[in-house]
Amino acid sequence: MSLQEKLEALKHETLAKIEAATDLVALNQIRVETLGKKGPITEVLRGMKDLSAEERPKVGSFANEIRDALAESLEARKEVLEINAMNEALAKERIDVTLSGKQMPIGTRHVLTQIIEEMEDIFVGMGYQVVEGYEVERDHYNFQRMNLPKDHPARDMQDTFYITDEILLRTHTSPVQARTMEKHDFSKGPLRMVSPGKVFRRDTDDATHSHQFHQIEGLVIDEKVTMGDLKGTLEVLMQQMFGADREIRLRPSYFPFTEPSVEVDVSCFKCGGQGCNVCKQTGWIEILGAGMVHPNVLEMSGIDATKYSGFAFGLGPDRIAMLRYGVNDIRDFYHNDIRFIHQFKGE
Ligand code: FA5
Repeated sequence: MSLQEKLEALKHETLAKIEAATDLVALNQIRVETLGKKGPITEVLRGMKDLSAEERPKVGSFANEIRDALAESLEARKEVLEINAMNEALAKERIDVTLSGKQMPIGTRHVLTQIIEEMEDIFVGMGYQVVEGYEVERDHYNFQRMNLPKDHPARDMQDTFYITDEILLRTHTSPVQARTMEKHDFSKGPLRMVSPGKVFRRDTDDATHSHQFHQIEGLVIDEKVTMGDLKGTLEVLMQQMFGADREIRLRPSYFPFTEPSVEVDVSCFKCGGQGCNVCKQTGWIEILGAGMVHPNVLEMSGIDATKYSGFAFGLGPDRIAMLRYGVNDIRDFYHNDIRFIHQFKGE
C-alpha cells in the first residue's frame, strides 16, 4: 500500500470514528490520536525526508489536505456535540416556573413606633425638635427638678423601680424637660421640644396599665406663652391624629410641675360626642395631662420665671394606639405575638 493509499484509508477510518463519537471526551481522544504529535499524520510528515524530491511535495500537500479535512470535521462534530450537551443540560435543569414561590416575610415597624413617629412628624412640622432622654434617670431629674422634693406625697402616684436610692427607672418623660431647659440658650430662640420614650412604674398590669409603657413629653418655653397656645397646639395634634372635626376640652387637674394643671379630653372620634362604648357614653376621651410650667421648675433650671413662661404636656401613645385601633388590652403591645404585630402594616 502506497503512502497516499495509507493516508486515504486513515482519513476514511477517522471520519467514521468522528461521526460515531457521542461525547466531547471521545472526540478529543480521536483528535489527539490522529492529529497529535505521535499520530500517523505527523509520522508521515516526519518520514518525508526519506522520499524522493519528486514525491515529497505531492505527499506533503496530500498529508496537509487530509490533516485539514480531519481538523475541519473534528471541529464541526465538536460544535454538534456541544449543542447536544447544552440541550441535554437545559432539559435536565429545567425550572418549573409554575411552582409556587417562597414567600419572604416582610417585617413591619411596631404599631407603637408608628404612632410615636406619626406624632413626632406632626410636632416637627410645627417647629419642634425631637429630644431623647434617659430611661435610667436620677431621682434629681425625675422628681426633684419636677418640683417633687423627697417625701412629697405626690411621689406616691408614680412609684418605680429603684437601682439605688438616687438612681431609678424614670416614671415619666418629664425629666427631659429639666435636662433640656438647663441647656437651652434663649438668645437663639424659644424652646420647643418633644421627647418620646419608655417609662416605668410600679403599676399592677391590667388591660389599661402596664409597668412599662411609653410617653411623649412636650415643652414650649418663650416669652408670653399662654394656656391659649397650649390649647391650640393640642387641638392641632388631636385633629391630625383623630380627624379634622375633633374638639378638645380642658379640666382642672394637679401635677406638681405645672400650675395651673389640666387633664385634656378629646371629643370621641367614634361617635362624634353622642356617647358610645369607646368614650364610655360620655362623648369625651381623656387623653393627656398638661399645664403651664410651674415657676419653681423654670427657676430650678436657671430660667427667669418673670420673663419666660411655657406649657408642657405628657401623653401616652400606648393608650392612643389602643383607642385608634380598638385594642382592648395594653399588654398585647408587649407580648410580641407576631399575629398581633402583623395586623399593623403601616403605610
Ligand atoms: C404624667 O406622667 C405627667 N408627667 C404628664 C405631664 C407632663 C403633665 C407635662 C403635665 C405636664 P400621668 O401620670 O397622668 O402624667 O401619665 C400621662 C399618661 O401616661 C396618661 O395619660 C396615660 O396615657 C399614660 N399612663 C400612665 N400610667 C400608665 C400605665 N401604667 N400604663 C399605660 N399608660 C399609662
